[in-house]
Amino acid sequence: MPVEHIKLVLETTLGKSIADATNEEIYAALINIVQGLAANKNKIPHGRKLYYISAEFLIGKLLSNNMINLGIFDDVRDLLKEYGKDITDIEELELEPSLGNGGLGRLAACFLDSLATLGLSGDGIGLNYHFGLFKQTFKNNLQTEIPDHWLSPLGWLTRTGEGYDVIMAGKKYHSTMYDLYVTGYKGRANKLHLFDLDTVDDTLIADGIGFNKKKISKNLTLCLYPDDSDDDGRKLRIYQQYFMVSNAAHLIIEESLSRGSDLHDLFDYAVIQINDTHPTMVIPELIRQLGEHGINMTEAIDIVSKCCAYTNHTILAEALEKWPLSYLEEIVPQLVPIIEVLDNRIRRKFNDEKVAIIDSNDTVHMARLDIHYTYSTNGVASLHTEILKNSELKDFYNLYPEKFNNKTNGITYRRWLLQANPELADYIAKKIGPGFIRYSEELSDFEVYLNQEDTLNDLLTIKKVKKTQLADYLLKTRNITVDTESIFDMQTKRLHEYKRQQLNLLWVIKRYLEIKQGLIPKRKVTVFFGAKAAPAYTIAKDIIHAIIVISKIIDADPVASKYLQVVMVDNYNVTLAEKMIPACEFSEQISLASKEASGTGNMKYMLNGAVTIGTEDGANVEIHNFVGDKNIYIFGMQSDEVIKAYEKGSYNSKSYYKKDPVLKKAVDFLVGKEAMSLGNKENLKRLYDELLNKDWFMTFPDFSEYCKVREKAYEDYEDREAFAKKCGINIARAGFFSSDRTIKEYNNDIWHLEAN
Ligand code: 26V
Repeated sequence: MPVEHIKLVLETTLGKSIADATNEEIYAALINIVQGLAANKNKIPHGRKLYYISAEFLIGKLLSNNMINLGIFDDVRDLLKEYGKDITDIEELELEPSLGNGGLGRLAACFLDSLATLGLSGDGIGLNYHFGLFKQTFKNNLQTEIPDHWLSPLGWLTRTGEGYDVIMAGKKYHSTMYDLYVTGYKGRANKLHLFDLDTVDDTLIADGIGFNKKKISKNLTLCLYPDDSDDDGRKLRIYQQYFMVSNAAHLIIEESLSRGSDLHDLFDYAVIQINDTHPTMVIPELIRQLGEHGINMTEAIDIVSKCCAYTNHTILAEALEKWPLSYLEEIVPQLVPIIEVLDNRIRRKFNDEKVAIIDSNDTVHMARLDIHYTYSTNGVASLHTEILKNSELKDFYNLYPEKFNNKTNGITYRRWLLQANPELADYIAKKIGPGFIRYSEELSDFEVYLNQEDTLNDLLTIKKVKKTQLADYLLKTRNITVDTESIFDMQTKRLHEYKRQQLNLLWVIKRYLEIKQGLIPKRKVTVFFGAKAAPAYTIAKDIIHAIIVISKIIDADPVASKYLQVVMVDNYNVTLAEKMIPACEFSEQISLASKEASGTGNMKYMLNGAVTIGTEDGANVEIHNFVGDKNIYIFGMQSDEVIKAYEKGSYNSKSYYKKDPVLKKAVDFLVGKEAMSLGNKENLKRLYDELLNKDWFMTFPDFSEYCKVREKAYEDYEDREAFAKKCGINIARAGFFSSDRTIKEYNNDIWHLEAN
């Protein structure tokens, strides 16, 4: 759209000149313009349409992203500037929709972007949580959760006239569907459908993030992942999941009928991707609804199995969902006879308790239901898929080898490069042209420029610019001062013991103690953490506490603080990630090998020129293969060693603690005088005991090698040119990790959609 036209539309929408409009008015007008442009690109599909059902969509702020994708961002920014308006001030008005926890939800958002970019027809289906994932603040060095009410009248969601009746526990609930457009980069537009109930009452959330879990009509879509530490909480999750998939099934049937399906051929019109096990009930629900349309059970099972595909995102046993049959009998009795038929068929066919859907304790295993009754089961990185096939889901792989496939995750370049790091994106585009934005494999053309000293210097300059921007932002928003001459080392992700933020912290303590002994490092390091802990996850919260306490001890030390700083940023979310990742120099991806299914933060950091310090886990393995030994710092046990150690049950953390005096000192520091005088005895002691008596995620065996590679990484950093080259190689070889590539693979192997 030519800039004069944008100006005309903007002023017509505003009803006044840009100069006279408030930022709010401009924001509202821009939403309007984007929606208009997107509506024109929302075309009826040819052939099959994808429905991506997910409990999470971590879409982040949408204004800039949409304007970039629609090709109007630069013009709008420049136009506003002419009238003294700053696009970043307008972006600030947008509240981030935190409709997700972490990687799973962000992946769903990247996938929607890539689908639309590739011209594929694929809508997202989820829930319109009134409160996103809690906002995190720190009080008394502890995480506190505050409600995140993100919905505002000034937003992207449109209330549609659509809605369906959903019966739960014998009661009828009528849903309302809210839609927002998902724009593709120079591509089509699809939709994200978020279902809700009109009766939900936001005032139920009064004190903290707790609420009455029994009033389903008032609390159903109140928040993402209600606390499941009691029965009511677990039941509420079932209500949410059923509500999501029942609406999804209605929508899918309705749209397919309107496009000419007679439902016997539903698989020619619809393909459903089940994102982790949360949407699993779509299988029996769709069978049930097909029954209402006159299709018999045998045929319905066949149709549904040909429509649905399942993605597994974790091997952590505690995250594989299982529901007591009695809960389902209470909430969704209409599904129980169907699930029983599905289970009986499997029992008759295989006569093997290990693969049964309803086990002998009357527990329903959702992942098993998925694998039996979908035509595809995929993992999200090659190591993860291999582990699923060879250990975690081995019994199922033996039954259905043809169903198992890998789809290594990816990220959208539009948000994680163009939007987050326009300086780097523009620079690359100047060298190799803008093709890489859409065809990520072209990024490799950048590599030849890394032989030129100028390019290396320019990369260092861009990194410095991003570090300075982050420093300014942290000062402005959090009153945190960081030294941009220091090394920026970051670990940002959900807080979980398997991700091992505690290992990073033990390194910090070790370095602190060394400085105290007079071992002065060449350069200061700033270690950034960004992580939310699940509200009921005690040890994760203890780890946050320990990080904050150690950070304060270092800050208070006049010598140590010259060489070391720990910054625990509060409320890490997509918006903050966009500011932090481009400023990072070393990316910590240090999960215990075999535990991180893929990781996607690792890819975002790589694309922005950070060098990974990591274990051979998840997609790190593939990153390692692409960049080679020289451009990544790998350490730690291999996944097969870890798997064997678990099988044997032989791991004993105390023996490592006793053998390694450096490790012992660092661990002891957690309960030493300094830490205890500032921190809470209860939290620190619990963490100490956990590490010493259990250390389930084996931090101790990896500690000494971790310290070694980290020291080596910092030493190598001092050869600035050589370091810049490593950064450059990480960028140039990130092409594989575009979600466009991932989506192409899903489409070629699983979905078979036609582009239009
Ligand atoms: C588990 C739980 C446990 C209780 C609280 C609520 C909740 C919500 C979701 C889950 C499943 C977590 C699965 C997940 O997020 N997996 C991540 O998926 C990413 C995208 O594939 C992948 O990069 C990460 O490695 C994987 O941890």
